[in-house]
Amino acid sequence: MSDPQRERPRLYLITPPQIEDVPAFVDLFRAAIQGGDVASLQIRLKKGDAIDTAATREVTQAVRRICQAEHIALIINDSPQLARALEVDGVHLGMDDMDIAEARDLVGQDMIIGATCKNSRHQAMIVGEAGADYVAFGAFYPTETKSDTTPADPEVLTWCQMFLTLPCVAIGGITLENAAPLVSAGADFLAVSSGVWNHNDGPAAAVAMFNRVIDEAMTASKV
Ligand code: TZP
Ligand code: MG
Repeated sequence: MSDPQRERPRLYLITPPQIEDVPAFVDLFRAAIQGGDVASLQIRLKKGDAIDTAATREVTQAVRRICQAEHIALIINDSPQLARALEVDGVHLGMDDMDIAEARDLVGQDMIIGATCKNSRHQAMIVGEAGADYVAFGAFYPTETKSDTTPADPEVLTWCQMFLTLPCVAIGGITLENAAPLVSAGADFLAVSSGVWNHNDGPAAAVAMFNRVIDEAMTASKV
Protein backbone atom coordinates (compact mmCIF):
# COMPACT_ATOMS: atom_id res chain seq x y z
CA MET A 1 0.00 0.00 0.00
CA SER A 2 1.64 3.27 -1.02
CA ASP A 3 1.78 6.33 1.23
CA PRO A 4 -0.47 9.13 -0.06
CA GLN A 5 1.59 11.61 2.01
CA ARG A 6 4.84 10.73 0.27
CA GLU A 7 6.50 13.78 -1.27
CA ARG A 8 7.38 13.69 -4.92
CA PRO A 9 11.00 12.57 -5.35
CA ARG A 10 13.34 15.11 -6.90
CA LEU A 11 16.46 15.19 -9.00
CA TYR A 12 19.82 15.91 -7.33
CA LEU A 13 22.51 16.71 -9.88
CA ILE A 14 26.19 15.90 -9.30
CA THR A 15 28.79 17.64 -11.45
CA PRO A 16 31.07 15.61 -13.69
CA PRO A 17 34.27 14.73 -11.75
CA GLN A 18 36.32 17.19 -13.84
CA ILE A 19 35.26 20.42 -15.51
CA GLU A 20 37.76 21.76 -18.05
CA ASP A 21 35.71 24.70 -19.28
CA VAL A 22 33.76 26.42 -16.51
CA PRO A 23 31.72 28.83 -18.71
CA ALA A 24 30.70 25.88 -20.92
CA PHE A 25 29.62 23.95 -17.83
CA VAL A 26 27.60 26.92 -16.59
CA ASP A 27 25.78 26.98 -19.95
CA LEU A 28 25.08 23.25 -19.67
CA PHE A 29 23.82 23.67 -16.11
CA ARG A 30 21.54 26.54 -17.17
CA ALA A 31 20.17 24.35 -19.94
CA ALA A 32 19.75 21.38 -17.60
CA ILE A 33 17.62 23.29 -15.13
CA GLN A 34 15.45 24.67 -17.92
CA GLY A 35 14.50 21.05 -18.55
CA GLY A 36 12.53 20.65 -15.33
CA ASP A 37 12.65 20.36 -11.57
CA VAL A 38 16.11 20.12 -9.96
CA ALA A 39 16.44 20.20 -6.17
CA SER A 40 20.18 20.48 -5.76
CA LEU A 41 23.59 20.54 -7.35
CA GLN A 42 26.53 18.82 -5.71
CA ILE A 43 29.92 20.10 -6.79
CA ARG A 44 32.05 17.00 -6.79
CA LEU A 45 35.36 17.79 -8.46
CA LYS A 46 38.26 15.44 -8.01
CA LYS A 47 42.00 15.57 -8.58
CA GLY A 48 42.89 11.91 -8.23
CA ASP A 49 41.18 10.82 -5.02
CA ALA A 50 41.27 14.26 -3.41
CA ILE A 51 38.86 17.14 -3.72
CA ASP A 52 40.01 19.76 -6.26
CA THR A 53 39.73 22.79 -4.02
CA ALA A 54 40.58 25.43 -6.60
CA ALA A 55 38.11 24.03 -9.14
CA THR A 56 35.43 23.63 -6.46
CA ARG A 57 35.87 27.27 -5.52
CA GLU A 58 35.73 28.41 -9.14
CA VAL A 59 32.64 26.39 -10.07
CA THR A 60 30.87 27.36 -6.85
CA GLN A 61 31.32 31.05 -7.63
CA ALA A 62 30.18 30.47 -11.21
CA VAL A 63 26.88 28.74 -10.34
CA ARG A 64 26.03 30.39 -7.01
CA ARG A 65 23.71 33.12 -8.37
CA ILE A 66 21.86 30.70 -10.62
CA CYS A 67 21.29 28.30 -7.74
CA GLN A 68 20.06 31.10 -5.49
CA ALA A 69 17.68 32.44 -8.15
CA GLU A 70 16.29 28.98 -8.92
CA HIS A 71 16.15 27.74 -5.30
CA ILE A 72 18.59 24.94 -6.03
CA ALA A 73 20.59 23.84 -2.99
CA LEU A 74 24.30 24.18 -3.67
CA ILE A 75 26.21 21.38 -1.97
CA ILE A 76 29.90 20.61 -2.07
CA ASN A 77 31.59 17.29 -1.62
CA ASP A 78 33.91 16.09 1.16
CA SER A 79 35.02 19.24 2.99
CA PRO A 80 33.01 20.95 5.75
CA GLN A 81 35.78 23.56 6.05
CA LEU A 82 35.48 24.47 2.38
CA ALA A 83 31.67 24.43 2.54
CA ARG A 84 31.83 26.91 5.39
CA ALA A 85 34.42 29.10 3.67
CA LEU A 86 32.39 29.18 0.45
CA GLU A 87 29.09 29.76 2.29
CA VAL A 88 27.27 27.11 0.29
CA ASP A 89 24.02 25.46 1.37
CA GLY A 90 25.41 22.07 2.20
CA VAL A 91 28.17 19.50 2.36
CA HIS A 92 28.08 15.83 1.36
CA LEU A 93 30.32 13.59 3.45
CA GLY A 94 31.60 10.12 2.75
CA MET A 95 32.26 7.47 5.38
CA ASP A 96 35.97 8.40 5.33
CA ASP A 97 35.37 12.13 5.59
CA MET A 98 34.87 14.14 8.77
CA ASP A 99 32.67 12.64 11.43
CA ILE A 100 29.10 14.00 11.17
CA ALA A 101 28.88 15.40 14.70
CA GLU A 102 32.22 17.18 14.27
CA ALA A 103 31.09 18.53 10.90
CA ARG A 104 27.87 19.79 12.47
CA ASP A 105 29.86 21.69 15.10
CA LEU A 106 31.98 23.22 12.37
CA VAL A 107 29.27 24.27 9.87
CA GLY A 108 26.49 25.20 12.29
CA GLN A 109 22.85 24.22 12.42
CA ASP A 110 21.70 25.82 9.17
CA MET A 111 23.95 24.03 6.70
CA ILE A 112 22.68 20.83 5.08
CA ILE A 113 24.85 17.81 5.88
CA GLY A 114 24.43 14.72 3.71
CA ALA A 115 26.03 11.44 4.66
CA THR A 116 26.93 8.52 2.44
CA CYS A 117 25.87 5.20 3.96
CA LYS A 118 26.69 2.94 0.97
CA ASN A 119 24.29 0.03 1.72
CA SER A 120 24.33 0.24 5.52
CA ARG A 121 21.20 0.67 7.61
CA HIS A 122 23.44 0.79 10.68
CA GLN A 123 25.42 3.71 9.27
CA ALA A 124 22.18 5.51 8.40
CA MET A 125 21.02 5.29 12.01
CA ILE A 126 24.41 6.47 13.31
CA VAL A 127 24.61 9.51 11.02
CA GLY A 128 20.96 10.36 11.64
CA GLU A 129 21.63 10.39 15.36
CA ALA A 130 24.78 12.49 14.80
CA GLY A 131 22.86 15.23 12.97
CA ALA A 132 22.87 14.45 9.24
CA ASP A 133 20.02 15.99 7.19
CA TYR A 134 19.91 13.28 4.56
CA VAL A 135 21.29 9.80 4.05
CA ALA A 136 22.65 8.67 0.71
CA PHE A 137 22.83 5.08 -0.48
CA GLY A 138 24.62 3.60 -3.46
CA ALA A 139 25.95 2.60 -5.83
CA PHE A 140 22.73 1.02 -7.09
CA TYR A 141 24.11 0.41 -10.58
CA PRO A 142 27.57 0.19 -12.16
CA THR A 143 29.14 3.59 -12.63
CA GLU A 144 32.24 4.98 -14.30
CA THR A 145 32.03 8.24 -12.35
CA LYS A 146 33.39 6.79 -9.12
CA SER A 147 35.74 3.88 -8.45
CA ASP A 148 35.55 1.65 -5.38
CA THR A 149 31.80 1.69 -4.97
CA THR A 150 29.77 -0.69 -2.81
CA PRO A 151 26.70 -2.27 -4.40
CA ALA A 152 23.45 -1.14 -2.79
CA ASP A 153 20.07 -2.85 -2.74
CA PRO A 154 16.89 -0.85 -3.44
CA GLU A 155 15.34 -2.42 -0.32
CA VAL A 156 17.50 -0.11 1.77
CA LEU A 157 15.43 2.78 0.39
CA THR A 158 12.18 1.09 1.43
CA TRP A 159 13.63 0.49 4.89
CA CYS A 160 14.58 4.16 5.09
CA GLN A 161 11.02 5.24 4.23
CA MET A 162 9.64 2.93 6.89
CA PHE A 163 12.06 3.50 9.76
CA LEU A 164 13.86 6.83 9.36
CA THR A 165 12.49 10.33 9.21
CA LEU A 166 15.44 11.58 7.15
CA PRO A 167 15.13 11.81 3.38
CA CYS A 168 17.13 9.28 1.38
CA VAL A 169 19.18 9.89 -1.73
CA ALA A 170 19.89 7.14 -4.27
CA ILE A 171 23.25 7.35 -6.09
CA GLY A 172 25.25 5.44 -8.62
CA GLY A 173 24.81 4.71 -12.30
CA ILE A 174 21.25 6.02 -12.41
CA THR A 175 19.89 6.49 -15.92
CA LEU A 176 16.47 7.10 -17.45
CA GLU A 177 16.22 3.38 -18.10
CA ASN A 178 16.93 2.18 -14.55
CA ALA A 179 15.64 5.00 -12.32
CA ALA A 180 12.01 3.90 -11.88
CA PRO A 181 12.61 0.97 -9.48
CA LEU A 182 14.57 3.28 -7.15
CA VAL A 183 11.67 5.75 -7.07
CA SER A 184 9.15 3.02 -6.39
CA ALA A 185 11.44 1.50 -3.73
CA GLY A 186 11.40 4.81 -1.84
CA ALA A 187 14.15 7.19 -3.02
CA ASP A 188 13.38 10.78 -2.07
CA PHE A 189 16.10 12.06 -4.39
CA LEU A 190 17.86 10.62 -7.42
CA ALA A 191 21.48 11.78 -7.48
CA VAL A 192 22.69 11.68 -11.06
CA SER A 193 25.86 12.69 -12.84
CA SER A 194 26.62 10.95 -16.15
CA GLY A 195 22.94 10.08 -16.73
CA VAL A 196 22.30 13.80 -17.21
CA TRP A 197 25.55 15.35 -18.49
CA ASN A 198 26.36 12.54 -20.94
CA HIS A 199 22.84 11.95 -22.23
CA ASN A 200 22.73 11.77 -26.04
CA ASP A 201 19.93 14.32 -26.23
CA GLY A 202 21.68 16.75 -23.86
CA PRO A 203 21.11 17.64 -20.20
CA ALA A 204 17.89 19.63 -20.67
CA ALA A 205 16.16 16.70 -22.34
CA ALA A 206 17.59 14.34 -19.72
CA VAL A 207 16.25 16.46 -16.84
CA ALA A 208 12.84 16.68 -18.51
CA MET A 209 12.75 12.91 -19.01
CA PHE A 210 13.97 12.14 -15.48
CA ASN A 211 11.09 14.21 -14.17
CA ARG A 212 8.68 12.26 -16.32
CA VAL A 213 10.14 8.95 -15.08
CA ILE A 214 9.73 10.17 -11.48
CA ASP A 215 6.08 11.05 -12.04
CA GLU A 216 5.33 7.74 -13.74
CA ALA A 217 7.18 5.69 -11.12
CA MET A 218 5.33 7.43 -8.29
CA THR A 219 2.07 6.03 -9.57
CA ALA A 220 3.61 2.52 -9.26
CA SER A 221 5.30 3.22 -5.92
CA LYS A 222 5.55 0.45 -3.31
CA VAL A 223 6.02 2.86 -0.40
N1 TZP B 1 28.79 7.80 -5.13
C1 TZP B 1 28.45 6.55 -5.39
S1 TZP B 1 28.32 6.28 -7.05
C2 TZP B 1 28.72 7.88 -7.42
C3 TZP B 1 28.93 8.57 -6.24
C4 TZP B 1 29.31 9.98 -6.14
C5 TZP B 1 28.82 8.40 -8.81
C6 TZP B 1 27.55 9.00 -9.31
O1 TZP B 1 27.68 9.35 -10.66
P1 TZP B 1 26.86 8.63 -11.83
O2 TZP B 1 27.55 9.11 -13.09
O3 TZP B 1 25.45 9.13 -11.75
O4 TZP B 1 26.99 7.15 -11.63
MG1 MG C 1 33.81 11.78 -0.25
